[in-house]
Amino acid sequence: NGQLDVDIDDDGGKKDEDYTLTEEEVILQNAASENPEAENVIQKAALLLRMRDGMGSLARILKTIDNYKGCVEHLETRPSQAGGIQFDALVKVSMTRNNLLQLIRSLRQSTSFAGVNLLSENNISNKTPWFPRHAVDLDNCNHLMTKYEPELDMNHPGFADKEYRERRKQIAEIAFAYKYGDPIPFISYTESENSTWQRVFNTVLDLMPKHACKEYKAAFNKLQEADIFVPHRIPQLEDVSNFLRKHTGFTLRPAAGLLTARDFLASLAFRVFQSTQYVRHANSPFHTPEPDCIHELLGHIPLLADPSFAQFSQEIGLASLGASDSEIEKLSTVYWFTVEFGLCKENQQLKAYGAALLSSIGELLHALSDKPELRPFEPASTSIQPYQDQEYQPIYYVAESFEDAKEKFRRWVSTMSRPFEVRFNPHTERVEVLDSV
Ligand code: HBI
Ligand code: NLE
Ligand code: FE
Repeated sequence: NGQLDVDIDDDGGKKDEDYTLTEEEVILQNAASENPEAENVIQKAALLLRMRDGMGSLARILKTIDNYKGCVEHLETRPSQAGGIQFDALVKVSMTRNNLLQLIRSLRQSTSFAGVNLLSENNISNKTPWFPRHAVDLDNCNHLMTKYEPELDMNHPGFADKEYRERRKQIAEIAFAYKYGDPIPFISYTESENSTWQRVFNTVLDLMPKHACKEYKAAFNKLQEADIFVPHRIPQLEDVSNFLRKHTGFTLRPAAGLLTARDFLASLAFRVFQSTQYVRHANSPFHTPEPDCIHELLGHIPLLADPSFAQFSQEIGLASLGASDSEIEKLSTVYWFTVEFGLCKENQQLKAYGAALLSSIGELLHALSDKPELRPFEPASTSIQPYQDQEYQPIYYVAESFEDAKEKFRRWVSTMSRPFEVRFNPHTERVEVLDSV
């Protein structure tokens, strides 16, 4: 092909040992050594390259692919949002497995690229699950997990309480009927529901000064100033949604109950938090295994008003779009041990930021006692830690700070093998996808 006259060897290159293979590359390498014949089978792969030096680097990419006898099937670029990087390039190639590995190695040795990632191979990508592209699509993201419904779970405090079950049904109907753009329907809470709220609210007021992280306390104060958080009545989701919109652009939409992890996480990508509207049974104010509006309001809402935390929440959501089932499982485990049950450090002291701790006095005191095991938050290990959701947790993860947790999370997410990249455009509320399966 001699037209591309680029010297790919003289790059002041980096040493081979400096590179660690990603998970997919290890699989690729193992597959090649297990089945030597496969080395010579032509297959397809997609690579994402972060180009430091502008479009000139495209020539280097094409030349290198050519050197390894690969064929370019698709090439796409966009201006990069990452600092210090000019363009991202998506290249689909067909070549032998062995050559593909060598191609990746070779490109990684060039200082022109800040990152060379294998997004997919062999069109594994074709099975990408459907995912919402715009907040309006969240009308289809309301699939429920039924395990905690009072109708079905004999241990539920509402199981034998017909009136409670009726009330739950009535409030669930509102969520099912809800469509994007509707105002969130007003619920006229009963005296008993308001009094359950008041009991929990007052204990949070007592414990928060000592045990909640500073971001939680700051937002809680603002919610009190706005007259949204008051002891005697449950806040309306519509008011809370408008409050959040002003602070971080998050909004709420009503959810009928515990949603599937995929649907729940997807909404976060659009800065939408799906929130239940019913109230826990009056017999269990201080701990319930299922989400209810007291948990959403006292647990989640204050931190969703914090810009750094809101960003972290959205990034978990974005990482979940189109992810495989096993990746969804890992992301929801990370969500569980951070957003729901996270502890963090503040001047050497342990504080709670997890919503399920801040909405449950019982568990908050347990978490900060000497009973549970504490581990540092590390996405790679945290994401595979099994957990149960019935009782207090035996293990909690401690973050250094939100910024640190976000940084670690980003690094870990970049090792996931999704065959495309997503980015949220706040002006259109649309998720833009780079590539094109
Ligand atoms: N659904 N309504 C609702 N609220 C949650 O907090 C929630 C959920 N579904 C799954 C979930 N949380 C998490 O446990 C993770 O699996 C994402
Ligand atoms: N256990 C929490 C509470 O009682 O408020 C709710 C957890 C929802 C995941
Ligand atoms: Fe929650």
